[in-house]
Amino acid sequence: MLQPNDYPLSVQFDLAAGTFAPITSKSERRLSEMMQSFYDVDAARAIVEQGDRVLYEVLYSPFETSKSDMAMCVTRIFPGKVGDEYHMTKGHLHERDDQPEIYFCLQGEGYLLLQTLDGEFRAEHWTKGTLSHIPPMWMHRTVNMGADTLVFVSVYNLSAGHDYEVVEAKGFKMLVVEREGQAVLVESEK
Ligand code: M6P
Ligand code: ZN
Repeated sequence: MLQPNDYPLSVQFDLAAGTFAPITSKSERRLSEMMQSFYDVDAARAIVEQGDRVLYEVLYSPFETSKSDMAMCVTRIFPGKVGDEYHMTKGHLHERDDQPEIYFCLQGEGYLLLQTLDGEFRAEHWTKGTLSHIPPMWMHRTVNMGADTLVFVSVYNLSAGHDYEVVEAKGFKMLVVEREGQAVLVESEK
């Protein structure tokens, strides 16, 4: 028998605003929660001491049924830099090794950084309309290198899980920084 959450459900996007409704929950990620992520630790500390900064927000809608656990969210990365490194997500690896994810860029310009545990690295350049498939077992982080908010939709299973520690421990091979007014990928010294 169908349970109450087994019925179809739609949300409505406002593409110009980069939001949707109804939103089940919303969370914010502050720089103080990402002190291991940016290479310029002094720049990060100075911003946090002056009152911290919200780097991105995640608007969330679980499409859970009695037999499935798909979720959808919209991540909005605000423009800006910490030192010369562009605002980005904390980045994670799925805890389950059989879980992919779809990201779809609605607004803005950036990079999706991907890396395996063996050190294979990819940087997917994003503009409005880019859709990327994240295969299982690739760490993933998104960087906003534009002047506007970078907005993307993600679709994944809740049971995938988020492992942040592996990203903090290994880091990504490349950083996205501003050099002479241009966004460039440079090798990380971590
Ligand atoms: C996307 C999805 C979410 C993730 C969010 C922010 O919306 O991948 O699962 O939580 O980005 O990324 P992070 O969890 O790395 O901070
Ligand atoms: Zn993910």
